[in-house]
Amino acid sequence: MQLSVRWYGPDDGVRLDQIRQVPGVEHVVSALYDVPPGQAWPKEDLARLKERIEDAGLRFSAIESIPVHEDIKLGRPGRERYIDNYARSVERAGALGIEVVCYNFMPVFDWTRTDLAHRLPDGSEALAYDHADLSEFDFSGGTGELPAWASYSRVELEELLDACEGVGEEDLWQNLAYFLERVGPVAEEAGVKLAIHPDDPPWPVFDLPRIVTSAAALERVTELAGTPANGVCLCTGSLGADPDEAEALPRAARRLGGRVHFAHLRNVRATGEKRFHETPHPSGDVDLAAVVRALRESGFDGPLRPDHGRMIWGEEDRPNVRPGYGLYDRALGANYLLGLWEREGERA
Ligand SMILES: [Mn+2]
Repeated sequence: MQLSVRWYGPDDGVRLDQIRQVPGVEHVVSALYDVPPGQAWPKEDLARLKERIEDAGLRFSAIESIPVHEDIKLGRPGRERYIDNYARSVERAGALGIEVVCYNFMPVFDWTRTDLAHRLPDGSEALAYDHADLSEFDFSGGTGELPAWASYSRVELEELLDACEGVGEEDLWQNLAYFLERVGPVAEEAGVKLAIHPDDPPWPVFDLPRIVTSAAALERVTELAGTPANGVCLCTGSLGADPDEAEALPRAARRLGGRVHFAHLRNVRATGEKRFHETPHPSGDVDLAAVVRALRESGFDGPLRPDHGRMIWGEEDRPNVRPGYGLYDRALGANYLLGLWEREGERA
């Protein structure tokens, strides 16, 4: 496996030279975070990003993510052009030797939390979610208040929500199949493995449907498009927010086998119905040791990264550090995962 850390590019308060000092981490996951969804990624910009990572003594293991334009997710007429652009971006990734492209298929809203600084008993801050608090969000200023890839203005949001009227789960499945049937073969040809990220949290938010909400759904995705390039990102924290899914994750990792193209290993603790907070990697509802064992046994050799970390040791004051993406707790998580990986290798 390729132990990786996510890096948000030159504006990230966590620097590449710091990431390089994390024992065992030789790879970075990144993206062109300033390209609007739907555009083809400029080849030169992607090449420059790769060069920057390599100049720091690291390797670019996965793009996370190339966002899927809403017209593709909602099956609107504009999708053809955006799918073509997506395919161009995938080709360019492949041409540069970047082997994994991650994406998600959540309509309108990206990952959602209701508290970005939930205080844990040890004094650290973690991301938390309580479904009951969603009603407190006020969209008079658009989605700016929510953590997401693309923030939409109030006008854009209203237009998008109108477009969502009548789009149900099966429509989303059809639109995902349509997308993968076109982009899957391009990815295969380009030597790129696609990795769909499960929805986070794995249930509908703001009354919009979500479909990639379980291990069974991830399996269903792999049955689309008929190419082995079509695979998944096993994000244990996203699925693990549902206690049934947390329990099923090691089995799911085994069943998905070679279709796991990317692994996000982090932990969560459910504290009620649709209510959870994130935890340090070594504790929580997900048995990460069992997941690592399953990944090793199915021959996983792709990028694997710690996921959201808590803010610890005063890092909440570090400028330009995104919630969940500080250095310290993710470095601890990386080393926990490395230790599990080594231990499970000795057992085998
Ligand atoms: Mn994830």
